[in-house]
Formats: sequence, structure tokens, C-alpha cells
Amino acid sequence: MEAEFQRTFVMVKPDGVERGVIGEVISRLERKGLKIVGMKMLKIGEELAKNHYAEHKEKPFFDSLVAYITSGPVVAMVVEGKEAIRVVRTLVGATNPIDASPGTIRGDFGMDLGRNIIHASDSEESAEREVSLFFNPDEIFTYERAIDKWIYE
Ligand code: D4T
Repeated sequence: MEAEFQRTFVMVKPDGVERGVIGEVISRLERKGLKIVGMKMLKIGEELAKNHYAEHKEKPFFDSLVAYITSGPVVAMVVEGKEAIRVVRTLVGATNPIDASPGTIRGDFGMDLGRNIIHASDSEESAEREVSLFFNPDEIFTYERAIDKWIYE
């Protein structure tokens, strides 16, 4: 199957913002060749948090997850590229930073499952759902970069 261009949702979580790694995360995405097509800082409210993490609502860690994600501002992004969902998950690393490989964002910056720095969509369905939860269509931009001809054949 021909590799497809995708949009994925990426978020620097409150611990990533507090730790001062917003720029580091953005640099890694840009350095790889991904294109940022939407970006904003916001403080997530309880309702949005519960909606975003709806798949975990029966889990024992749900309340602490909601408390963590609403504890301070986050930086939300829409990121575009060929196979962007898989590419970004690879850059992010394993959910538990203890298991995440060196060179990945969680592997390089995290120590605890409950402080794992970053979120990235794990499927086309979740990407679509999360992008529309956090962004209006007019907050997502289509633009050409001259450098793209050196990133994609
Ligand atoms: P997120 O969604 O935060 O990017 O993480 P992942 O996509 O990598 O992992 P996930 O959905 O399985 O978990 C969501 C979030 O819950 C926290 N968590 C997870 C936790 O506190 N305790 C747990 O046992 C698990 C499995 C960490 C990430």
C-alpha cells in the first residue's frame, strides 16, 4: 500500500511545559521533517480531559490522569507528514518512560508513567477524534514548504 499523508494530534503535557521541553519537542518533530499545521497553548478543563481520555474512564488511574492533564497549561499541535501517526509514536517512545528507548522523547526526558511528557494519537480514528476535540478547522493550516522536496522523493 502507498504510504499516506496523515495528520496527528500531539500534546506537550503539563510536566513537559513545566520542565521547559516545549522547544525540544517541537525541534525533534521539525528535525524529522514533520510539518506543524496547528499549534496552541491551553489549560484543559475537566470536561475536555474526560472526553480526551474517555477510553480509560473505567481504569483505576483515570482520576489521577484527569488531575494531571488539567494541572497546568499544555501545548497542543496538529502535525502532518507521510505516515505521521506511526512516525510520531516512534519519536515519542513507550508509554512508560522507564521502558522507552534512549533517543525517544519519553526515553530521554521521563522517569514515571504518570509524568510521561507528551501525548500522541495512536491510530487514524484517535487522531481524527483528538484533532477535532482540540482544534477548529480554521485553526489548521495548509501551506507549502520549499524544503519538502528534499524531505520527500
Ligand atoms: P497518552 O495517551 O498519554 O499519550 O499515552 P499512551 O497513548 O502512550 O498510553 P495509554 O493511552 O495507554 O495511557 C494513557 C495515559 O495513562 C497513563 N497511565 C497508563 C497510567 O497512569 N497508568 C497506567 O497503568 C497506564 C496504562 C499514562 C498515559
